[in-house]
Amino acid sequence: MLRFGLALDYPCTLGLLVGFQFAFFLCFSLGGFRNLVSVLVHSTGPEFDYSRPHDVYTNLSSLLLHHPGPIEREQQLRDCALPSPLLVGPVSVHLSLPPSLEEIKEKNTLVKLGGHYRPPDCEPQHHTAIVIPYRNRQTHLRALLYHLHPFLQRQQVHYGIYIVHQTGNSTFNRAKLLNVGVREALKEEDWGCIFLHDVDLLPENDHNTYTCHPQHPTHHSVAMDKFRYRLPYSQYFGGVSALTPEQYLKMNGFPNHFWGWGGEDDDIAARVRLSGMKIQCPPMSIGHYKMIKHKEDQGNEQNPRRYDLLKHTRLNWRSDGLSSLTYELLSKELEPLYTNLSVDIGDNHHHPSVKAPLPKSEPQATPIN
Ligand code: UD2
Ligand code: MN
Repeated sequence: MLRFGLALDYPCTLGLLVGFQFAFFLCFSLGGFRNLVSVLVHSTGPEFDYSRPHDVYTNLSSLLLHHPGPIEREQQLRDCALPSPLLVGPVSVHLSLPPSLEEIKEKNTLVKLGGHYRPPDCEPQHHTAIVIPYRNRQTHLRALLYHLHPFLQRQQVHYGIYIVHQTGNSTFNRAKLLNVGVREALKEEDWGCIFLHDVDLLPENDHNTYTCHPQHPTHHSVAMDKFRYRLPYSQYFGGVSALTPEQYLKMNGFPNHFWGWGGEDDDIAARVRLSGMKIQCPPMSIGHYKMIKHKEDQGNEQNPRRYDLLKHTRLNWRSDGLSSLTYELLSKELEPLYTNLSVDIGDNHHHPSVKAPLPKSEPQATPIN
């Protein structure tokens, strides 16, 4: 029965195949091979001319002229337009010899104490905290502040910049510092979006908006000069990423036990998946970043246990993270361009026993099944 059927079907199948092939070639020769490529590979997004970048302070002087009086402040401002009409696309990045903090302050007169900003002439639709893990990178910090303040102001978001400074000489722990930063930032304001930002990464295109996806965490630094503007591997989550407080709670924050360089970003990416979310990305043509070149820092040597630790994320993510975070906040300073949080996060063997109380607005992390 089967053989008979096959014999009968054969000319028919052949005809179909030839017909399909003909239609395929007709379609793609008319539409060009660009169509075919866009079907097969991930869309790279709109094209930008990175050879002619704008100055990062472009379009901001008009804001300075706008001084809302008390009556205007009382009245409801119109909503800020989305996307912001101030955007310019590629912006130039200055990596060496950044200006002094005083000079940066003079260029950013609308930034309030603690590094907070609100658009003066419209009601912002996004409220974003930038959390930066930090120790001993003064020059990088100045380069980032010089660049990021005007970059974010053009996007018309309400934002605040938090530096989480690991005090002492214990081994650096990026992910734990990020946990501290998220918790402290949420104590201060009801941020709708939190950016986890390396101090040495400068965004090159202001269409890369510092806002969150409503359901899923976003990885923003998808195209860095250090990786020749390609993603080093899929599921990569290092550099600059963003999530809402709800997404952060759902994955029980970040691991606290990755001391030294490496692995913590992969653990965070695994938590995203394990808690039922997916990493989102801006188009490759938009998520451009330059990284300031640097050597390995003292106290942040490669963590030889990182591969071993990563094997246990599946088991550990519910118990280690926001729910088990302990640290001691030593001081909080409202600097003109940022909020400085100096923290003792302990070291590989000793963990501060002070368990910081949760802010009122922050619910306890609930395990996700
Ligand atoms: C990669 C990732 C980074 C992180 C790291 C592994 C990129 C662009 N970034 O960065 O997100 O996953 O690998 O841990 O691929 N820091 C200090 N002082 C120190 C040490 C680190 O401030 O002494 C901070 C600083 O914000 C820095 C970040 O930690 O940008 C990451 O450390 P890195 O820049 O040394 O590591 P890198 O460039 O390999
Ligand atoms: Mn770096």
